[in-house]
Order: sequence, then structure tokens, then C-alpha cells
Amino acid sequence: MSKRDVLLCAAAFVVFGPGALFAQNRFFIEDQTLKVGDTGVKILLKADTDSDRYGFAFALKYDPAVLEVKDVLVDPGVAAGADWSHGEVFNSPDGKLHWAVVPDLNPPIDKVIKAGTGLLFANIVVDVKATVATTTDVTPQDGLQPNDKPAGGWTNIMTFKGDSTVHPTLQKGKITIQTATTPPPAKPTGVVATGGDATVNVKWNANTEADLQGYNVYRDGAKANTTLVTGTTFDDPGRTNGQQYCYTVRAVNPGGESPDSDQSCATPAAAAGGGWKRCDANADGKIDLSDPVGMLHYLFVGDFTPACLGALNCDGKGKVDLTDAVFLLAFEFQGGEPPPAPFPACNTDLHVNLDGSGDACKYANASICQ
Ligand SMILES: [Ca+2]
Ligand SMILES: [Ca+2]
Repeated sequence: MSKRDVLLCAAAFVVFGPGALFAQNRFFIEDQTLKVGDTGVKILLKADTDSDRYGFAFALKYDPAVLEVKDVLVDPGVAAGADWSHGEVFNSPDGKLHWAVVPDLNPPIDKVIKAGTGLLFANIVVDVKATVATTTDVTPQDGLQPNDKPAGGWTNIMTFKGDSTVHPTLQKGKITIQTATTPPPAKPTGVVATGGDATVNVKWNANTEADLQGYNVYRDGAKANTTLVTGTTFDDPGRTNGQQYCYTVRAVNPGGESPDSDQSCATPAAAAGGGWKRCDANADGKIDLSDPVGMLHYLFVGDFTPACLGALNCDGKGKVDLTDAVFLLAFEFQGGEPPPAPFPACNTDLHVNLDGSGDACKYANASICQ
């Protein structure tokens, strides 16, 4: 080869690279996502080889706090046949795995691993030991020198009868294993829905998961909250009084939603009457001229029936008589003393009957009690 030919050859190598001209010899682990709690899942060990091989061996390094190697299974596509036998799993406590396929030792030596790229050599069966989401590496190693068997540098493809290695041409592969999310939280407990006036309040017991993010509240099966609820109570306004609504709550963490809580239902309703105000004869929540007029009609005309007789006892003394109407007119128009309680705030002290008998006086709608 002339000097010029050497230069041309070197130029071709630069342009195309070794991978373009020859299959690389390398082991590699495919990127893979596992989940917390997974058992018996397979991590794929693959290789690119540039020629037929008679066996292989490898070492892996991994984090034993995250993964536990349970087995290694030769892929039958690359190592089928009676003369093939796989090695033992040497699974050391510090996270090193050593493993081998014993090549075809007996004549005729005709079992070979064909050259190829992305060739699946083995499935490394693992249990996930991590309990929270994490990432870890599983790295083919060629320099592990364990005290236990087998000794020597590994990640080799044995070329012939296992007595010769081609490890200088090997390239390490690397994987990041990401354990996925934790399991969803437990379903919330103690869910209680309570109806109000055109609203329902839902409350529940707090979940205890460390990675809890919040809760979703479901009204008749449809999510009622627009953003994740971080507390343990939820108000659901805009409901129709008299209609029943049923609620469930789901806890949320990175693993998703819990199952539905037990259901709790409530029917919103207008609040009951909120009391009564002294001197408000016509029970409209206001004190004005219509009230002494109503009293006079009750006393002298008989065409007015008060809902709450006690309210007409405007001066709070004795019985309902003309002095009460005079008292109220004096208060309204002459700067007289105000009525005694309940006034101006409402109360339920008054009764339907002046002698204290009957139900407590209440407005039909509490909102007028101002
Ligand atoms: Ca009134
Ligand atoms: Ca009176």
C-alpha cells in the first residue's frame, strides 16, 4: 500500500466512521421505564456484533437499593440449541451481576451467534426495590474484578471456545431506568356533604400519603373542582335548592387518583327564617309607617292578622295596645326611644303568641332580617 493509499483509507475512515463501515461490537441496555412495585420485569440486554460469535459473557453494575436481579434469560433467538447453556447469576450485594453463556464446546462446533445490530442477547429479570420514583443506571461493565467467580474483565464476546475475547472492540452501553410513579393514594374517608342555601359543603378526612398532592371532588360523577383541592373541604355553590347532589372524593398523588371515596349526598335548601324584629308588624323586615298602621288595624279594625303577635308589643311592656303604636310612631317620627330587643337585630325570642306560647317567630326568608 502506497503512502497515498494509506491517506485515502484514513480519509474514508474519517468520512464514514467505523460504524458506517463495520458493525460495532458493543453491549447495550435499552432505555426502559419501570414502576415502583414491578416484579419479574425484563431489562433488555442487546448487542451489536460484526461477526459470528461462539458465546458471550457480561457484567452489569446496578443499584441494589433500586433493583434486584432475579434471573437472566438467554434469548432463544441468539442462543438456541442443545449445546448452549447459560451461566449462573452472580448477583452480589453491592450491585454487580456477572453472567455468561457457555459456548458450544463439543464438536461439531456449529452454534454461533450471528452478526447483527440490536441483537437481543438476554432478558435481565428484575424486581423493583425502590419505593419512590427515582432514576438509576444499569451499566455494562468490562472491568469488574470481583472476588467471587468468575474473575477477570467481562463484557466480552467469546470468539472461539471461550478462550479468546474481543473486549477491546466492545463499547459500554448505558441505560437510565426511571421508576415511574408511586401507586395512587388510598381512597379518602369520612366524606360528609352538607346542604346549604343553594350550596353544598363537602368535607373529608386528610389522607396520609407523603406524596399526596390534593383531592378531586366529584358531583354525581363529574369533577366539580377546577383546580386541585389542597385542603379537606370544598364548597360547591350554584346548586338548586331541593335537588339532591351526591359527592365522592379522590385523593391525588403522582401515581394518579385514588378510587372513589364512599358517597355522601345532600340536598341544598333555603335557610329557615332567621328570627323576628320587634315592631315589624307586617313582617317585611323593615320598620316604617305600615307597621303602626298594621297595629291599628289589628287593634281597631280587625282586618289584620299578625304573623307574630309579640312583634306588635312594640314597647316591650304589658300587652299589645294603642301605646305600642304610639311608641313606634314616636320612635319613627319624633326621635323617641328605640324599641327594646329584639331590635334592630333579629332574634327568635318572640313567639307567635303574646303569652309566649307557640313556635318561635321567624321570617319566611332569613335574608330580610337585616
Ligand atoms: Ca314592617
Ligand atoms: Ca305594649
